[in-house]
Amino acid sequence: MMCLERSWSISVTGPKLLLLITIQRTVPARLPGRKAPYTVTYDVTDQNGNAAIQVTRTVNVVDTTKPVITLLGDATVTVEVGSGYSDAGATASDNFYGDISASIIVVNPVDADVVGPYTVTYDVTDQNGNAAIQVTRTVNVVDTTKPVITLDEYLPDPTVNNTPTYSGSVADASNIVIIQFRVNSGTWTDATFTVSINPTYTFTTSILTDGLNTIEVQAQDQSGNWSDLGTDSVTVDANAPTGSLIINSGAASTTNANVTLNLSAIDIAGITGYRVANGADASGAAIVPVTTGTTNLILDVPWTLSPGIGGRTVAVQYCDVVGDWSINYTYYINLNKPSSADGDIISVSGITEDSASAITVSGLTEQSGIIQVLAFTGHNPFIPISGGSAIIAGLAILMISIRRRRSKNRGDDSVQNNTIMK
Ligand SMILES: [Ca+2]
Ligand SMILES: [Ca+2]
Ligand SMILES: [Ca+2]
Ligand SMILES: [Ca+2]
Repeated sequence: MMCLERSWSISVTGPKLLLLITIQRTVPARLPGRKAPYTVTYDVTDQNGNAAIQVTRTVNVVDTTKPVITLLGDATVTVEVGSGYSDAGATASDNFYGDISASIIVVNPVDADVVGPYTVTYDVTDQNGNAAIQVTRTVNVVDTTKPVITLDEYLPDPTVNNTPTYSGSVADASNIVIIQFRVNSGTWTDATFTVSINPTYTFTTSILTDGLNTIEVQAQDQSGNWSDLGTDSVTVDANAPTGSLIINSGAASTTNANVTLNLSAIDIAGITGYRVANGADASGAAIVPVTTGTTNLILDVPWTLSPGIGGRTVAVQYCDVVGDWSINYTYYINLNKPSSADGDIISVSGITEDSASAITVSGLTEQSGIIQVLAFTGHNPFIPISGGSAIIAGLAILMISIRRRRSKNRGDDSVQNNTIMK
């Protein structure tokens, strides 16, 4: 119990007596002001019973001293947005009531999820109504962390879609204010999104060229921090391959059904295979794979023409990386009857002219597939030769021509000429 003790002395003077009366009064100071003012009274009576006129003193016990607030921690604090904020508080001391920290009124408007400066105030008043001088703390919620942007990979890759629509998201503790994309390091273009923290976004590219395209995105938060780039590469292939087919380097005919196909095709995204068939349509043939990604295919491959003789058409189609097939490219070649002796059309050991101008063809060997052998004397018609020899009575014979007729078509004839000059 704290008490405030005061002593007062008064002097009383009388004719016969001098009395010094001391009156001590204890004035409680615990609750200054509540019981104040206090009145101290002074009374005295002389020995003859004469009481003095009472004297009084008014004592006002007051408290006019303000409490003092002391800030704990720094007066200015910086915190990263999204990381939370815990105020360090303050203490308060009063001249009479001592530690009145529990009475401090703290106004803390800090939203650690929103960038900005904030002021935290601390106030306290003692029980006698003395308000402390307000103490404040400045809290700066800042964003120094760059956003993290994610670009979802476009699938399928490769694709026939040359205007792909992309989507993605951005992670950041504060508002994202810019999201942009670009194609192949071109101009940055805004994506579609709502300003917010952790937004999603979408965009559709301009028309992409066939081939490999690189898509990049970036985002900026409200504090000006740019993200690193998000990237996706996508191969666009909106066009079928183009190509050609040649047989035996462009030969019009052949006597060998085993030929060489000279394949050629281009595709900006890459050729993955081809298919070949005898006839005008290769669509039913099995695919023959080639090295994936070949953009300029030049390839010679063996092929066997349809059996028999006559005109032959071969078709080829090329396939690209997205499975697009080209049109049929065809080539027409005459397949002539191959001889049994590596291309010798016929064997004739001798052609002689006798004294009567008759021609003897001897040693004629008819070979497999030969339909007809004819001799030409310069006069129509051709004279059939059979049995390996013929005596042709002629006049002025200039030439004998032995034809091997492969088929019923005259165009399929092969000719061996033997000329005799007279
Ligand atoms: Ca006080
Ligand atoms: Ca940020
Ligand atoms: Ca990709
Ligand atoms: Ca293509």
